Amino acid sequence: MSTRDNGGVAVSDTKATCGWRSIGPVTAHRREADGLVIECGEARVRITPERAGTIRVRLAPSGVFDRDHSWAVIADETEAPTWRLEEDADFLYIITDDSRVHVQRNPCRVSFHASDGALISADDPGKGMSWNGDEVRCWKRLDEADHFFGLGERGCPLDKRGTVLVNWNHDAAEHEPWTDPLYQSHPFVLVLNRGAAHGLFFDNTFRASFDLGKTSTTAFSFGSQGGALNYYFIPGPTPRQVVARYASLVGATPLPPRWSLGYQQCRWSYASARRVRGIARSLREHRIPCDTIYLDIDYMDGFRCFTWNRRRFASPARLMRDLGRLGFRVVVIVDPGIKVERGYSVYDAGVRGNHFCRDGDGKPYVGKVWPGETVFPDFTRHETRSWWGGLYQGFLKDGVTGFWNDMNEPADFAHPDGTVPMTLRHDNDGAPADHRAAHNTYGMQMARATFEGVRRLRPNERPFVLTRAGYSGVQRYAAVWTGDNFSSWEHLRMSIPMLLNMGLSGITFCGADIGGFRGHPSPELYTRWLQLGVFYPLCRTHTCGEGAQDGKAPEQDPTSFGARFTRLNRRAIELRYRLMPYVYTQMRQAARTGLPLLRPLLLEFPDYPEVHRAEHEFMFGNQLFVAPVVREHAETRRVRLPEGRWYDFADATPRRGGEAFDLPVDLGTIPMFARRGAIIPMRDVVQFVDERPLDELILRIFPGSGRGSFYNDDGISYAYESGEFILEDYEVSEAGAATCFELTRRLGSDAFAPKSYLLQFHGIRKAPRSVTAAGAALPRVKTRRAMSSSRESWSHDEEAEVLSVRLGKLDPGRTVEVAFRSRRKGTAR
Ligand code: MIG
Repeated sequence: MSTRDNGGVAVSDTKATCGWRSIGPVTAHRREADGLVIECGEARVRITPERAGTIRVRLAPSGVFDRDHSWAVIADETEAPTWRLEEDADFLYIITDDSRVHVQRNPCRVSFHASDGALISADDPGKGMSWNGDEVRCWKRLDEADHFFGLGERGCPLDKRGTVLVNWNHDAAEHEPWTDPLYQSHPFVLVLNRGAAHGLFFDNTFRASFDLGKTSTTAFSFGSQGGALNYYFIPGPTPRQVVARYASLVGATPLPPRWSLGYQQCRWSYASARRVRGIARSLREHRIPCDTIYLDIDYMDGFRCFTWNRRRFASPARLMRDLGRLGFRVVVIVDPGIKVERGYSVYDAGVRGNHFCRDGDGKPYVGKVWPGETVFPDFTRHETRSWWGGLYQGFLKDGVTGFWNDMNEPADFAHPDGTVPMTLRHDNDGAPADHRAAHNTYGMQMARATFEGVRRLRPNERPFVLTRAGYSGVQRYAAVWTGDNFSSWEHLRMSIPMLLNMGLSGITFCGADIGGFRGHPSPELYTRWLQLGVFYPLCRTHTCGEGAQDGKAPEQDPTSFGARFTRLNRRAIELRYRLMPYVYTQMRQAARTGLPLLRPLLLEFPDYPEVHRAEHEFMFGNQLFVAPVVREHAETRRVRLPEGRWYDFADATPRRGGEAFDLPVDLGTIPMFARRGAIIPMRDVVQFVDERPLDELILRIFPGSGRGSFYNDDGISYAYESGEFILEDYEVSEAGAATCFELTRRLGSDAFAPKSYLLQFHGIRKAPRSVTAAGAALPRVKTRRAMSSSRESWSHDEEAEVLSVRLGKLDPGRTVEVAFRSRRKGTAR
């Protein structure tokens, strides 16, 4: 099989063979409380304008709708939109405030339109909604300008047009760039057509597939091997609206604890307390900022979950305390497979509580994972989730701060296809079903059990959970990493479109293993990967050292490639820490709006199609463009910025968007550009995020007019939900021979406001005539170093072309005005 094949795709994933029935003519219709019910012979279709900007379509071939239950969709507090029904001889029309649904009567075909009637998406005239036994499928018209994004965790390329993608969570241990499926299932697609976007979310947990113009040039389709044809249409038209609506449907990534946004160091395994202390000490000695160290499966006693190997970890609590003093948090791995062994408390309690999945014959199913014979908790059962959540108490007592859920597809070594038998029974939230229905949600429900359990046990702290498997909505409970990648340039590149599409699919908090999991990177590859990885929302090095004997395998951390590379690696990680106020602010916005931190260009520039398929460039938040170096021995990096004016982040060199240019690079270069008028909140370097409070906020300000924001809170608790935070909005404007900077809004509590500000106006060639704050002139001092933090003043660095202004308190209305001698005012244009 060539690596370009869709390894996991079965014939029935795509082909409509004999036995398929397409829905026929409308025979009756009636308005019900929640929508329009349409009869087509025996079959029923229900179309519901459920919430603003979202229309739901359900099909019941037999006429009886399934239980209305979703693992993905969250409750909506807003009122259901009002709508009216119109009809004529050929069509029924559902008309809402922001869109229209047209239902053709013969045969029944559904199309979605903008309020002005313009067509957005239509059923394929030939097939439309169809079924074949348990299988269901919906064919939609394919336009030659349609491009497809989203669909969660996938290999190359960014635009999925021309592929068939399968949803079936899979332990894809040896995956390559075209392997599909991988570990997660997100049946959400964003369709982009000449800058206009709409979304389709097929909420079905069975093995499903999207055929995005591979087997037909006139139709694309989605369908599954069981469950209901049940999907949501999201009209857009901007990609941001689609992403935001989808996130409000399935839930956004909540604000994580700040420490989890720092650098994380992992390995399979740091397999003894001595090894863990060793890596911790080494990172601090080399002054590599780091917040988190992970313990992989070898910390356990014989791979028994929730135990410690006391030979290698004599006193976990003492280890956690000592690491805590150095500013480290510890995350431990927990797998779902429980060792079958009487006397092992987790096994015994699980048997007593009826927590393990049974096979079709009614006996607990025994598979094989790390501990040998294992049973699998039924995470689709409420009681089992709450039992499992409670098991984390011991870890919390020991001082462990976060949890890593692996192998939760679930992986089972006992079967050639890598997972448990389809005959396995699941509670399925009170509607018992076999594994075909539960497979894709198993991992998500494990992450949920973990998140909810830890939250219950430690109600004042935001849990940190990392999961490998998931289904739509998993982001409500856990961050996601992309599994067992490989140490190659190709895998480095692959991680970018993969994470960008995950971001569109609601998974804001995601990352790939920096340096590659399998194999060993060259020093250059590791450094380049780290220079990219500091922009992964989840910034973690991980590698496979072959278990407990990993003494033999080379180290993979920022200090393990020699002094020269350690220096480069330190600089990359320091950039992440300097940007932490920006990162945290963007994560807060992501939690509110669903717009991810790591963004494909199409999200910000829908009207600039030249960059829609850019795979190796991205936006970091809404202000920064990054074009990481992704090729070995690169001496230049070709960059094409989106339209508009841009400034090199390092030295404010102006760049015109729309034109490609070759940027000279050396091993330390991280090509990064700021938008015109960008205001980036930053701070001094710390060795871990909360080493020192953020007393002085640095605002890096680029030429032009624009805005920025800064969010801050205690970084760990839920107090921000009751006002314990600060949110500041800033504005910079260029007018005539002056540049004005203003804090336009402050919300929340002063306790989290900076004590002072350092405004750094970049690209200022000549010293200004004056700098005033609320009309009062500030004194000029010679150099930035001479500026004291207690006195307001300014200085100009001619070589760096930076004007620094230090201010005490900023208040709304206290405008800072920088006046130049002439209109040209010496700014870089
Ligand atoms: O069968 O726990 O993807 O990150 O280090 C391998 C050992 C099991 C797979 C995970 C990887 C982890 C490893 N795990």
